[in-house]
Amino acid sequence: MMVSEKISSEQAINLEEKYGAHNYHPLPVVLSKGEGVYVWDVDGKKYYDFLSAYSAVNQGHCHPKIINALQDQASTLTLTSRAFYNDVLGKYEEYVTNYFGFDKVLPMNTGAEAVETAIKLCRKYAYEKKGIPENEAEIIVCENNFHGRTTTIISFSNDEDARKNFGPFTEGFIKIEYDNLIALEDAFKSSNTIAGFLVEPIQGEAGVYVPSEGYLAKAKALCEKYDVLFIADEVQTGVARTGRLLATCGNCSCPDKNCSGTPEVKPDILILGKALSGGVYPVSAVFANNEIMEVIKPGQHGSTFGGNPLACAVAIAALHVVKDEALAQNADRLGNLFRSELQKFIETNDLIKLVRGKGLLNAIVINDTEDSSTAWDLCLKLRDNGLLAKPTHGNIIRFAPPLVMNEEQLLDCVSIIKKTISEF
Ligand code: IF1
Repeated sequence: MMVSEKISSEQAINLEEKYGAHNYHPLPVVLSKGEGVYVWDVDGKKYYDFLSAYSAVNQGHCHPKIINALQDQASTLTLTSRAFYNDVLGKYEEYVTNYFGFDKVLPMNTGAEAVETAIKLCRKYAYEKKGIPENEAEIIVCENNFHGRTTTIISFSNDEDARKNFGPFTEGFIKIEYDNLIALEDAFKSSNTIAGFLVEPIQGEAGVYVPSEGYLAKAKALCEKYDVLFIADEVQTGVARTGRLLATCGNCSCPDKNCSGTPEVKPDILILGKALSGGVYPVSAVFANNEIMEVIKPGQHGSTFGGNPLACAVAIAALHVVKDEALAQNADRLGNLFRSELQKFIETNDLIKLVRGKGLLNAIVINDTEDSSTAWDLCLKLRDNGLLAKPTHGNIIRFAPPLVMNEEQLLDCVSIIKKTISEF
């Protein structure tokens, strides 16, 4: 069957059912086109995309500047491997390291690969620069974390669905409660082989948990006090999603579109993915300064596609869009509007317990049990009313539209959400 051949929703779903692994349970809608904040299904019905492929499509679907960069590079040189140099990688490395304020970048493809890279970098630094005995490094992680789905990463997950029957697991991780500085300092005091603290600035998959004001800054200060690397996983929160270039930018409001991105809470290791490419191509990256990055020597880490010319060209274009269209500022403004509008509505409706989030990474908590189907059923109704979203855990629905949304579109989405909940 040719890709261009039109198929019905039912045909598409049946093909995936028959020939694809059943590792997802998608909302029953079959998409065939995306543009900006909109997607269309195979029958031509138009929807607002309120998931943005889990914050990968921050720049909007098929942004012309990113697609042009993709097309130009795709017809020139797509992949050399790192066995040879090429004329794009160095330009990309210079651009993104200045953009996010670090000496060096290690380019990878998926978020999980970047998280794995950060773990290896942190451990190697601990052995070779801090003198922690080899194979004894420990990394602190948080309960209810989500950092990807590789075997090492699920080793420190507490989500049974992500772990069950995938063992044996990787050692060297200590779990503590999220947003708990006492637990963090106690962990640091409990062992002299702690190498790093890996944390999401906002726990996305857990249900968009925004930590207390100052948590990240104080956690970073504790890392400095105990000589532990602060590792920020901004795969989902990064690239303007939370109303700042990075969620670790804290309250330093971007003075202009060209802020250097030097975060208020500067991670020792920064992990980015998803929207680094605007959702056009798998691009992830690990940033660190020379003192840390130099522990990686030739032949010690890599990936066939890591830093390929096509990825680099796409990512440069995608990051230009973020600044040229002031997406962080837009996410900040529209995020405040979204939460204030929903908060007013929640006070009149007992189906929704609360709304929370930062920038355009938000969620509502349904007033029902975790194992209820209410969130799912609500998402089916939202779909019927022209808005696509999906529950995270049980009774929580994540709302994360592309950051190119304008106020009129946002208010239209708010009225769809209110209407759907009121009719539910
Ligand atoms: C799925 C979740 C979100 C991430 C953070 C690393 C990664 C992710 C903070 C790994 C990826 C994706 C994975 C995707 C759905 C989505 C997700 F629901 F799984 F948890 F966003 F919340 N760090 N998150 O959020 O990046 O390897 O996927 O490129 O697995 O279904 P990846």
